[in-house]
Amino acid sequence: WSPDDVTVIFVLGGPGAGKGTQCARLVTDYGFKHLSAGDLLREEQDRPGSEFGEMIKSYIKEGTIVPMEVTVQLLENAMQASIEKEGNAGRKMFLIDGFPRKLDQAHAFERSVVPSKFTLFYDCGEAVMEERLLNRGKTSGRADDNLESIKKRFRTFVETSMPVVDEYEKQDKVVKVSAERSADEVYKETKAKLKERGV
Ligand code: UP5
Ligand code: MG
Repeated sequence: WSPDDVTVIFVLGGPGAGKGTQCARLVTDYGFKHLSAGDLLREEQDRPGSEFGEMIKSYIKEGTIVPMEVTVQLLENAMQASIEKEGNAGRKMFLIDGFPRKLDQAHAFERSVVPSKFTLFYDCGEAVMEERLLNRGKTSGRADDNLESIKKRFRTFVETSMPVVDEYEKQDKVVKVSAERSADEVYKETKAKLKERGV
C-alpha cells in the first residue's frame, strides 16, 4: 500500500493505559478504522481449526510477544478486508492499537505494509494501570488480567515495547498523551494533540 491511499497511526501505551478506550472514541468522532492487535490475536486463538491457537494462548498468558509473522499477517488481512468491504473511496485511516510492541515488528510492518504517520502514545504509571487491569479482571474473562500475568506484561512493555516508542521519539513521530486522568480528560488532550498534528 502507498501512504497516499492508507494512513496508519500506531497506538501504544502500557497494558491498561486506555488504548482501547480512547480508540473507540476516536472511531466515533474521526471515522478511523480501529484494529487492535490483541483483539485480532484473541480472535485467531479462538478460531476453530487455527494452527496458532495454542501458541497464542501461551504467549498472551505469559505476557510475551507473539512471533511477528502471525500478528503482521492478521493485521494485513484485517486492513485488506476493511478496504474490500468499504472500498477505498477517500483515504483510509487506521488506528493500529497495541502494535508494534517490538522493534522487529515495527520495521517489518513499515517495510512490507505501509509506513506509519505517527504513534499516539498513552503515558501511564504502573500503579494506575495495575488498578485498572485488576478491576477489569473481575469481569473481562481475559486470561491475562490477573496479578501474575499483569506483572509479566509490565516487564515486557518496559524491556521490549518502550524501545519502539524511543525510536519513534527520535524521529519526532510520537504524540504523547498523559493517560492517568479520567477517560474524558485523556480524550480531550488526545483531540488537541491530533489537531496540532493536522489530523
Ligand atoms: N480505563 C481506561 N481508561 C481509563 C481512564 N482514563 N480512567 C479510568 N479507567 C480507565 O482500559 C483498561 C481498563 O481501564 C478498562 O477497564 C477501562 O474501562 C479502564 P483499556 O482501554 O482496555 O486499556 P488498553 O490500553 O487497551 O489495555 P489492554 O489490556 O488491552 O492492553 P494490552 O496492551 O496489555 O493488551 P493487548 O490486547 O494489546 O495485548 C494483549 C497481549 O497480546 C500482549 O500482552 C501480548 O501477549 C499479545 N500481543 C502480541 O503478542 N503482539 C501484539 O502486537 C499485540 C499483542
Ligand atoms: Mg486494549
